[in-house]
Amino acid sequence: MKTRAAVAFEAGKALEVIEVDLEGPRAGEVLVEIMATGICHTDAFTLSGDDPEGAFPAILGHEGAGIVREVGPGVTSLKPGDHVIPLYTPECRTCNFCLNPKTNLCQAIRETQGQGVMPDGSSRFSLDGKPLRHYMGCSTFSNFTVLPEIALAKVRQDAPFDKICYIGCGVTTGIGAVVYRAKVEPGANVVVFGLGGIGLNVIQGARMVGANKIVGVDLNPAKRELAMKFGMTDFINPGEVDDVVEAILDITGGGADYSFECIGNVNVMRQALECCHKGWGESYIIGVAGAGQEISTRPFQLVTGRSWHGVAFGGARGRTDVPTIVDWYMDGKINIDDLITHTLPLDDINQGFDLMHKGESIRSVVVY
Ligand code: NAD
Ligand code: DAO
Ligand code: ZN
Repeated sequence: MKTRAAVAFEAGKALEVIEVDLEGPRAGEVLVEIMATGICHTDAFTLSGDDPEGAFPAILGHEGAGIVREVGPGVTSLKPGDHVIPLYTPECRTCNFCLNPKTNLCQAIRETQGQGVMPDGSSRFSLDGKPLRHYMGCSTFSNFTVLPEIALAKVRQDAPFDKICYIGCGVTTGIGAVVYRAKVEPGANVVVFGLGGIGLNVIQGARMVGANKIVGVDLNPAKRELAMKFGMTDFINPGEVDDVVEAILDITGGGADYSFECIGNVNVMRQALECCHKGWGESYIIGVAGAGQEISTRPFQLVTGRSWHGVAFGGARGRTDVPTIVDWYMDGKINIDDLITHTLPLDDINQGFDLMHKGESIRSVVVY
């Protein structure tokens, strides 16, 4: 079949919206009509050429929602008409990672997904007979796409696509880090570095579980108002204090029980560790640093009881947890609407990237 898609032909170049060829689903695969997709920093990171796994030409996009249109042989858990959210972190439920309760990093299709192909090693997308690469196993910048069955979460049918697409990455990454990975308990003091599309979701996750202090740290004072609406109790602008770590120790009465780095800055990652409470404070890295960058601290920080962790996709097991997060949205327990600042047609997708680079959007969503 033919489908319209925004194709990344080369690193550093704008996407081109064109018609491409899409082969139907093979065994274990599903054809999905994408109804809406968010534009995330990771798409921009790959498009910039800085992503070591980035390969071109490719169809980017990993934060979508849509409708199953056809299933390949052997698919049992989905049928045409089901509403789904694509999962860049799949959940096969049988690999040794899925069977270990300590991780959500299913490895069933990791290698081929990283290469931009389907699990059988081939691409379903092509242009003029030449293959185009898939991206993060999702390629939601195409109106129709093919995914493995294990990379689709089935969700309720009354949830709006243009909002729940954000659960495919940003919402789950932020809220999940609090709920599934760190398991923040009521009354804990939480510090969030970076109040963008991820950090604001960490804040609302912390509020949802009943955290005490929720301290937000951002260089941009304009982030304060929205973060307060999402549950932030205290704001620190690093440009206005002598020492960010000292300021956090003062506000929290000794340090964070949990801190989250949502920027991707290795110097801030150090602050996020060192603002943790002596004896028990836990710091979680969410931000993705540039290729080759390294973190450092004095080992005595760890000897004295602080600990350093990282988390991908909020520690969520997508097929199991994503439908629950959709319920939280539909039940009014979490706010997605105020984070979606711009809605665009596919033809204007490059404007969404511009808004992100200028810091003018939290999330732009393309509606097909
Ligand atoms: P964003 O640009 O929307 O937000 C970053 C915020 O950090 C901005 O508000 C900015 O003003 C602030 N900031 C920048 N430098 C700062 C500094 N030195 N001190 C304080 N504040 C500073 O980005 P986002 O969409 O929220 O994504 C954040 C990070 O999370 C990115 O690195 C992204 O790649 C990563 N990410 C990780 C996962 C995961 O699973 N681990 C998933 C999605 C995104
Ligand atoms: O190695 O098992 C693996 C897969 C790791 C993928 C983690 C991706 C999380 C960070 C990238 C940001 C996603 C939008
Ligand atoms: Zn698995």
